[in-house]
Amino acid sequence: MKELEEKIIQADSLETLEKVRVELFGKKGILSAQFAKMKDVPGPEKKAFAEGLNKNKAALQASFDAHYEVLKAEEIERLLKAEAIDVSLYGTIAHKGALHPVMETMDKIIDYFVALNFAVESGPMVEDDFHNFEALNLPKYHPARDMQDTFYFKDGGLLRTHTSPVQIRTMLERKPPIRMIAPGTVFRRDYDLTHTPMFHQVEGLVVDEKGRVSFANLKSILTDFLQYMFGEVEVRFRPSFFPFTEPSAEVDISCIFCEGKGCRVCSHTGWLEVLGCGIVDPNVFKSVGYEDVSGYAFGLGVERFAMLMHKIPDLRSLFEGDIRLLEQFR
Ligand code: 2NL
Repeated sequence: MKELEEKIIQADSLETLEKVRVELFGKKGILSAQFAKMKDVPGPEKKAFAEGLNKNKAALQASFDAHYEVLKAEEIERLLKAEAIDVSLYGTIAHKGALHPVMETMDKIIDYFVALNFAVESGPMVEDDFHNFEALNLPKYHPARDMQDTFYFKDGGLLRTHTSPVQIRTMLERKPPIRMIAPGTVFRRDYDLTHTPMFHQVEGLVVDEKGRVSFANLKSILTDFLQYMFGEVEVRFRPSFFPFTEPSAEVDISCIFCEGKGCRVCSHTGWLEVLGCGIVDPNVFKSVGYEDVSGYAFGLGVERFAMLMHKIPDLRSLFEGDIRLLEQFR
């Protein structure tokens, strides 16, 4: 009896204690063996023998239960220590992303025109000569088609140099009236402070029956748009030239850095050029089979808008993939 109790108390882990439990209380255990001896005990002594065994068993069970509690408590204590987390340790820094300033600017531009019922259209970035140039009144050997500006594929395909092919595709698919913008990625062989080979444009196009679309409409919508983007700026239209519009204009806002007084950003002119526009050239309508219509169109570079709105000095920093750039725009 003393020996058996020792076995229990000597167990120094739950595992050993479990082995002792099987050894003592198991079906083939020591106690079972003792109870089996009952059959050899003479009748009159059976009762006392059984009572003795039961008393022993109860006592052993009590020691077992008590020792189990002690070992269990120790085990929990050990696990708590081993699994404790030191919350004062430094973690690895997880950088949070943010919407890219170019996309944020693009969204803001799109919001303006969607509110005025313009449809938002898109098309392929890999284009062909017809949709990117020919249909836009850019004849063969026009300087804008030069190898220096355009990325060509060996099979004659090219990366679109503006989003105008989207307007061409839309006009080929649908009848006027058209009221759309084409936001998207475009490509040109250019790389310096203010040019990257991949950049983004939003172009707009409105076409309706002849006489229903005027330069005055274009001036009014673009003036309102630029004041929505840049606040209380002055807007001026300067005569210019594009192959796909006639007449054409470039649009300036009063410099947002010096309020028109003249500074380095505006080259001391007081003005910043922000977009190009005009009345759609009849040759463009001819190439998509439109007759007796008039329309206006405009185009802008999203990166230039983002640079001006956020005062970003080097355009290339937008595309280096450095997460710290985004963290500045959270
Ligand atoms: C600029 C100038 C412009 C257009 C784009 C256009 C498209 C069609 C027909 C006529 Cl389908 N015009 N687009 C017109 C004028 C200017 O963009 O400086 N963009 C950055």
